[in-house]
Amino acid sequence: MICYISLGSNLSGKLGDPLTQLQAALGKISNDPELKLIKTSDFYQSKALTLPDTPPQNDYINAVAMLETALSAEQLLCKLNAIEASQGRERKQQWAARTLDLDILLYGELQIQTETLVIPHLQIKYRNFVIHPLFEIAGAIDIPGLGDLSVLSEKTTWDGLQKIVI
Ligand code: ROI
Repeated sequence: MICYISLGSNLSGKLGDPLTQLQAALGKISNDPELKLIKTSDFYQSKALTLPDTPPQNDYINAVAMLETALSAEQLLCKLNAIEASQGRERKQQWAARTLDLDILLYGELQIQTETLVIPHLQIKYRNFVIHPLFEIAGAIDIPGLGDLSVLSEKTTWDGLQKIVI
């Protein structure tokens, strides 16, 4: 199955700064015999999206990757959670700063809703730091329930978002 995942970090961890965290996670993905890393987007710096009346957070580094895997969505989630854990991710609050966040955005064209997984990821349409990197590597795909990604991308601002040059 072709899948898209998002990567995000706004805290330094034992491996280094947010960019290093994302690069390390991509390294683990590309070395995993059960995952084939097909494409990665550029890295983007983005202002933290936070809940109202919560303290400001550091900017995030975000990216999106395209994978191919024979794993189920649940198995893929387990693997991504293990990579997060290996890089010191602590799950405190849902909207807290984090060393590494890996989410499944799309799993083929399937729509999945279980207790642990909602695919396509519900927040895609509200998050320019997901839409623009996803459009960069996926182009005009149809997102089940959300429609044509190129339309979504045209409607979405770049506020607080910029590609970073490495
Ligand atoms: N804000 C940005 N800019 N990027 C993220 O990856 C991100 N992840 C989160 C919350 C806290 C919602 N804010 C974010 O989980």
